[in-house]
Amino acid sequence: MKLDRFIRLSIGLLVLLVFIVAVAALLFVTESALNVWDRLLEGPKLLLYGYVSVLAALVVAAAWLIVKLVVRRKPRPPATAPAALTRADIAKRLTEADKAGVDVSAAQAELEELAARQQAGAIHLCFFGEISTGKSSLIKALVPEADVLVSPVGGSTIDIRHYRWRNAAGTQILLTDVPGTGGLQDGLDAMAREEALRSHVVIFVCDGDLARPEQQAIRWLLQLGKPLVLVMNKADRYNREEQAVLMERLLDHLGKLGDDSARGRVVAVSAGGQTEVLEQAADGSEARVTRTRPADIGVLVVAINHLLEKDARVLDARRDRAVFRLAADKLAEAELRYRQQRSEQIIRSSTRKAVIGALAAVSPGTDVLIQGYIGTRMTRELCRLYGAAPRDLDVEEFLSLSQSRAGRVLPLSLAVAGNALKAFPGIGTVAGGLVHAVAYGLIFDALGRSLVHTLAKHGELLPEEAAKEFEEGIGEHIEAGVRQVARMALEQQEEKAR
Ligand SMILES: Nc1nc2c(ncn2[C@@H]2O[C@H](COP(=O)(O)OP(=O)(O)OP(=O)(O)O)[C@@H](O)[C@H]2O)c(=O)[nH]1
Ligand SMILES: [Mg+2]
Repeated sequence: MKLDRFIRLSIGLLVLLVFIVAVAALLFVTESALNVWDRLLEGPKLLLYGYVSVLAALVVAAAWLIVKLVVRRKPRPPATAPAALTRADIAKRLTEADKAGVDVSAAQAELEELAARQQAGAIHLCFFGEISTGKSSLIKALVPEADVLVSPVGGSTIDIRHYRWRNAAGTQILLTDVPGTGGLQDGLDAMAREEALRSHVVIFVCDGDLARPEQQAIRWLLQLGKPLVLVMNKADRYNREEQAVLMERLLDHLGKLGDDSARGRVVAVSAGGQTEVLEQAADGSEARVTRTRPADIGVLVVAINHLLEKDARVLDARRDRAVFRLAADKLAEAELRYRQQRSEQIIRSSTRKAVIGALAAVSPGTDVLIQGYIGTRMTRELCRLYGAAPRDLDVEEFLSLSQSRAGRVLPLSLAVAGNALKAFPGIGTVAGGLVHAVAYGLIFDALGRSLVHTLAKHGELLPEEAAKEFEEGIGEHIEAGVRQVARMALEQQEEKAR
């Protein structure tokens, strides 16, 4: 009880003391401020204004520093929405990426191809669809003198070909034959999709009701603002009623997929072409004969002409936008590849430095320090690579959060390192210093890999998230990197011995 009273009394005295000091300080500050103010008023005006400006500048600087240090920046808004992408946007991104060392050739080639097409001025119609729906046959029906490969075996068209066609209005048109989608050969789907983006109009060819991949492809094209005609080929295989039902279904699909003015742009045709049949002669013998199926593509020509009546500038602008999107996607792929390669290099070089440092240590330390120079540098370099500009505080917070986790995982890392080193021939008894160096390197390697993972996901350094990722993935990363790091350490040791 006595003790309680004593504590209360002490607290009371302390409060009194603080109060006296605060009042004294306030009086002192007020007095000196008023003093200074009076002297400033008496002195020349220039001094007064100068003094006030310096004071204001100091206040602004202090506020800026506080905001920079304490306030967490909001995540950046997502990259430019597809529709807003312009020539200037993509050109700017290309120049920046090129300067950073990214291979921009594929994206650049798209822009050059676009420029060449703009110069030539023809309208491009791309015949697109699943394999064996009759795309090549339709082109052959429109341009009978063209040398188009048609085959009953799906996947016959394996490259992109353009065929010149002039409609009744005299418009210069290029019909593009592309590989069918859904075939077995790798890369052909992408080739067809890219060419569809480069065209003004897509002639989407099917030969019955739309399967799910066809619906997805149509939705994708419509979302990109691509004008399209949906052609149901091989209409000769259906009777009138069946055809009517199928056409209604196709119209229904288009409506659901986002095209509400589809009527007139869904047509049923027969490309015709040739077919082999077995024919029985009067004497009973059988022979294979080639029959020509009659072509019936008038409605397709009408639909195409109807679409081309639109202002050519609108078609051009839509095509250009789709190509900018394509170029942007190719650039994004190149950036991704570049970042993957570069981050590997950064992590490897930091890990090597960590290993060298550990090997050079007089006696192997018992603690792994990742907050030092190498850790900070690796974190900063990886952040820069992913376009993140973290504050010093964030880098420190990430490294210190990871530090405690690294300490916890050290025994595991040492065990893995020791085991791995035993597997290398000619090592004999594994020295403690070497094991420690490998364990140290492994932790750096894991730190870098998990950081890359979070940077790729969030586009910025979120210290807690990144440290959590490090903790969760560390076991896996240590196992994955052990051979490489062990080899690295051995090379370093050999070099040291030489
Ligand atoms: N019954 C019928 N068969 C057709 C018609 N049009 C094309 N075919 C046949 O369909 C098969 C495929 O024709 P292609 O023109 O090679 O088809 P494609 O879409 O270019 O095929 P890929 O290039 O492999 O994707 C051939 O056997 C054609 O004879 C048609 O109107 N009616
Ligand atoms: Mg073909």
